[in-house]
Amino acid sequence: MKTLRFDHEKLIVYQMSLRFITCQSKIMSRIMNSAAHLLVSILILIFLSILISPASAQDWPQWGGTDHRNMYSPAKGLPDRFEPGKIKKGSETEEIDLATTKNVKWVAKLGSQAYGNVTIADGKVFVGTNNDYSDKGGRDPQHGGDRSILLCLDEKTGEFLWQLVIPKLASGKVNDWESLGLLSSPRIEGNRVYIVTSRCELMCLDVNGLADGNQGFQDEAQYVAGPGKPKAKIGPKDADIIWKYDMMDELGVFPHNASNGSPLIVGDFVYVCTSNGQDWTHSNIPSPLSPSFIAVNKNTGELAGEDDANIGPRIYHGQWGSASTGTVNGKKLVLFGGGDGWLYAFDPAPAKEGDSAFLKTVWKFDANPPEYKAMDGKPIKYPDPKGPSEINATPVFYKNRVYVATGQDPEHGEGVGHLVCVDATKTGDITKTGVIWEYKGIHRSISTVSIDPDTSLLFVGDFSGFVHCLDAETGKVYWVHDMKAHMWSSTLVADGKVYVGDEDGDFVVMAASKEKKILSETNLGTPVYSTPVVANGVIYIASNTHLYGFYDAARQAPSTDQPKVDVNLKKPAAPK
Ligand SMILES: [Ca+2]
Ligand SMILES: [Ca+2]
Repeated sequence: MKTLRFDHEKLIVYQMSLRFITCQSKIMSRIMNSAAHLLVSILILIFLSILISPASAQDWPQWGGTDHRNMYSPAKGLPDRFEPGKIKKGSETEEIDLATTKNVKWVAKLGSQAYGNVTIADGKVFVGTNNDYSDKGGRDPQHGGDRSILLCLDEKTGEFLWQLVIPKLASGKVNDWESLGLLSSPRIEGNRVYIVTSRCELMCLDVNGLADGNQGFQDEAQYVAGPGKPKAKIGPKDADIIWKYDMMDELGVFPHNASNGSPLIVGDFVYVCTSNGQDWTHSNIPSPLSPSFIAVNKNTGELAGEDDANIGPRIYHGQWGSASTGTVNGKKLVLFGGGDGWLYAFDPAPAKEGDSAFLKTVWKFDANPPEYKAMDGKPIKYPDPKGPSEINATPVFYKNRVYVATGQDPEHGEGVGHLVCVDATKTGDITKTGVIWEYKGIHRSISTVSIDPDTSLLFVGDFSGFVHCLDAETGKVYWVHDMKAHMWSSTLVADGKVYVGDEDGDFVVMAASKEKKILSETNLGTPVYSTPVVANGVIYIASNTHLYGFYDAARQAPSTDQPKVDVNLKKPAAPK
């Protein structure tokens, strides 16, 4: 049985069912009396009401929910207030007492830091964190100390299913900063999940872990222990690696402090940022010729192509972004914000040139306005607060336009930012010709925008702690709200509400309207660095220490508990 996942899938199933039912009904009507016909009609209505119910299953299988990465969900019936509850007295794993909560489905303990954004598909929840599970260390006593962790949990209960343990790089914090944990937001597709590890590897895993046997790559016992260490004992609670592509070894890239990025899948390829950046001197780029963005065959883990943009020499600091994709004039574009502050649109099909294959630049756009780069004829040096920035946020594709803001590593503090709306239909260097509107009222931001298609309102946070509401069509500003704390996370817009968290641990629900209205505010106790998402009627938000599943408890049950529809409908018999 397959869970209905996307609207278009639902539509196809709906149309198929309708055809099937219509056909069946014709045959039946010939042989059945009117009373039986009425019964059939009622059954059809019930069947269709399940299919078209707004609460039917909707997963969130990747960063941004879809390839467009718009932080929006069409989900309805979402709550506007929560009580995250209190930790049980004496609980070594900081277990939350559910009796003290309101509108909470379940809470799972993470490590002590969690920046990784949660994804959900086919009954499983994936989230990145570190190994500080309890006072005694990680979930597995074999693995003590600092590790990065990918957790796989059960969507219904939050129960722990399996984990990937990622040892720290021997080179230390210059490439793999202490305690950050796994940053990458997992991309789930079918029975595979793709991540960028803190060891700068693109990795493909089996969603079922080792519980259903070991497929693909076989030496998990060595991987989780670390190179040169005695092998670990592995079992059904461990990850099953299918393949891994080591970007430091294969491409010579140098990740600055951390590796990150949520994989994007288009066809047979998975696209990621290589995390290439500066070294500890902040003036030297050790691998200027290495690619910043690559395509890898999702089935084999082989390199399929690299960007042709030669971003390396111009990297301001580091690169940790995720890409999006959209179709313009019938042609796919892969959109990537570079460490040089430029927004790139690449052709996703790798083009062979000799022994190499390249992702060709279709257009590029300098997201730093001239006044951020020079003042009175003198260049403004990075990372001056009035100066230029890179792009860390994910470009959002919406109606042939791309929306993205500039920003910097939070370590660099606050500064000026630039939110742009760019015409994705042009080609070449579109810095002068591609701007539809721009907004300099935003500060440095690592947040991705949310656009509500019902109202065309755009919401975006910035690192200085402001949430901005603008018209996505025109760039007109409706309101700005001060969260009074740094914001790393992005907004989520769904069901007429905007959900957002901040570094103080505040979790705020606002009306997604032209007039500013705060619906509720609560505090999760530790900083919120991740973005709220919604899957199957449940809002997931990770604080540094806990993953919360919020839902409207007043509704009888969340949609995951509702009957699911078998989409493997039998084909109607050919008419005789
Ligand atoms: Ca397996
Ligand atoms: Ca394996």
